[in-house]
Amino acid sequence: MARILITSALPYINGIKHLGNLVGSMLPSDVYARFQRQRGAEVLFICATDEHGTPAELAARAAGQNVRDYCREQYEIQKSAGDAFGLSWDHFGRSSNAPNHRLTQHFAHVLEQNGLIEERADKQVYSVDDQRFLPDRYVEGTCPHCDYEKARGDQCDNCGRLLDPTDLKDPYSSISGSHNVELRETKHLYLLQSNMQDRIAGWLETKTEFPALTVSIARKWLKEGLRDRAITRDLKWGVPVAYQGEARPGFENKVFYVWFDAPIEYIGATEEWAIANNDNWERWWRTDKGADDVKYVQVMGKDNVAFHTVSFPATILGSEEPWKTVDALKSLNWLTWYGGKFSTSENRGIFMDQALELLPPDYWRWALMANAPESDDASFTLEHFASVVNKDLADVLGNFVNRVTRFCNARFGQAVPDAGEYGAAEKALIDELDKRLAVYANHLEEMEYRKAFAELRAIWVAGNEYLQIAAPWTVIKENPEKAAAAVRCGLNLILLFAVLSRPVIPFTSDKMFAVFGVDPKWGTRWPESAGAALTTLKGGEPFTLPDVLFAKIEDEQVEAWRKQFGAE
Ligand code: B3M
Ligand code: ZN
Repeated sequence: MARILITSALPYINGIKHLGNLVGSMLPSDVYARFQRQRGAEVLFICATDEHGTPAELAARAAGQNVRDYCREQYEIQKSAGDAFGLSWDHFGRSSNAPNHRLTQHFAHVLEQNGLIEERADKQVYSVDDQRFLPDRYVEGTCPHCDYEKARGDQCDNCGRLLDPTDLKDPYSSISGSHNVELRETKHLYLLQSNMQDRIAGWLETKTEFPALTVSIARKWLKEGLRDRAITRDLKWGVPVAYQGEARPGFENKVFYVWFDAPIEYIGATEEWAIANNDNWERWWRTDKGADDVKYVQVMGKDNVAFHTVSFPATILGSEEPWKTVDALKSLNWLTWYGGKFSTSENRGIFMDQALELLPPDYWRWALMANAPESDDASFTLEHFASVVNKDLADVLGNFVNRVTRFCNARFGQAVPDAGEYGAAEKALIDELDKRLAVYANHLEEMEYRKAFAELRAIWVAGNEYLQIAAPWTVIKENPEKAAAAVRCGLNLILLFAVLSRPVIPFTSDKMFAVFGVDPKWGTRWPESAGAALTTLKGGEPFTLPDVLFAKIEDEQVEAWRKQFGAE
């Protein structure tokens, strides 16, 4: 049995995530996890909140809460939103939990023992008025590359470049707004990535399953030459710089940098899972403890790729311990809100909790995944969303289920008709479906979601077309047996669609299964062949009439939402 470890990029703790974050990592990793479970693999799907660093501290400050309470509350909010969206994590952990602390300190310790960490004094931005250093997002200013005036110390949101706080022109404190800042000397630990250039380049060569977007980002970084990287910060909230319970001298008031500890939480969260389930985490992560046959898949937005193809591998490889490294890395582009940015503060865009107040999760799951930002950034608009829901879900899938069940009920009653054999039309359908099934599964395996769901839509359409050709409502007059066979085929198609659609629209899949009884004895296992799938339901099997699966979204509704969510 295949064993597959899947990690989704860890959402920052600083508030509920928007639809772009959802489709950028959490949803595509969920679809893949669900697909692989249905294929019979042993799957471990891990996610967690990323709770350290300046994003957490600043958000807590803005909420007027201490950071520990803030994180505890936000963790619960993000976890329930994820659960409500059907994100089927085996464990949703917290990077502030004990396993991550222990592991982060462990990695730093062995890296230091291996000569890959060096203590260096250098100059950092210090706020005289706030009486503190201003790491990362605590400092804002003008981007040296594009002149954007609200660039943050770690990154410019306008041009996307990663920055160092000292790069900013006209820096000021994001706490007090004070421009009274200066450079002061402070000590930090540096990970000597420059010594690891060849090792990481060599490692990357072995990663033949990485897609083009991932490889090009990683190569760009290697080409520029790896720079040594500060892995500590002058902050209070985070993993203390201590080895085996002892603070590292001179580092009593410092913590590890959030991007050092966050990827380690993939392992930490697995340990949390193991503790909660009385299982063993090492069989997923240590190649000397059985993890050598694990396939490890990571899913993330494109701005996270460098951290996963260079920085995290530097931590892992530098340890010289037998850790499992990533095999397949799926990266996504941005989803934009009408071509611009989602923004909480400016009330632009829809956030996970709001989305579910408007419509059930599957509407979003389908529209987002079928139009995932894969080859390029993609723009989310309510108009497009409504048209995708109306066409694909209501007209194609929902209508099919409705037509077949209602026609059967009217002419044969609420049981699968027994009479008649499959003929030429059914054979042609089975041939077509067998081809499409292979293509669909292959795209899912490759995590090519747009292609996969175009194929799934084509499978639903093939069902509708078959029904047009078989036309049981006409045929029934001269040949009731033939009509009965067509209806039986149609009902079997509902069951097949329930199985195939399950990775992306699990709640609707449940409803489709429920048509034939709540606890379907045929299970949700991926079908071997269309022919076998379409003879699952035999004559006499009872069913119940489902409610309409998807309601159409009207133009007036779109108009109202446009106003509510700042569309333009
Ligand atoms: N917390 C998420 C982000 O950049 C960042 C990912 C961490 S993955 C280890 O949106
Ligand atoms: Zn910029």
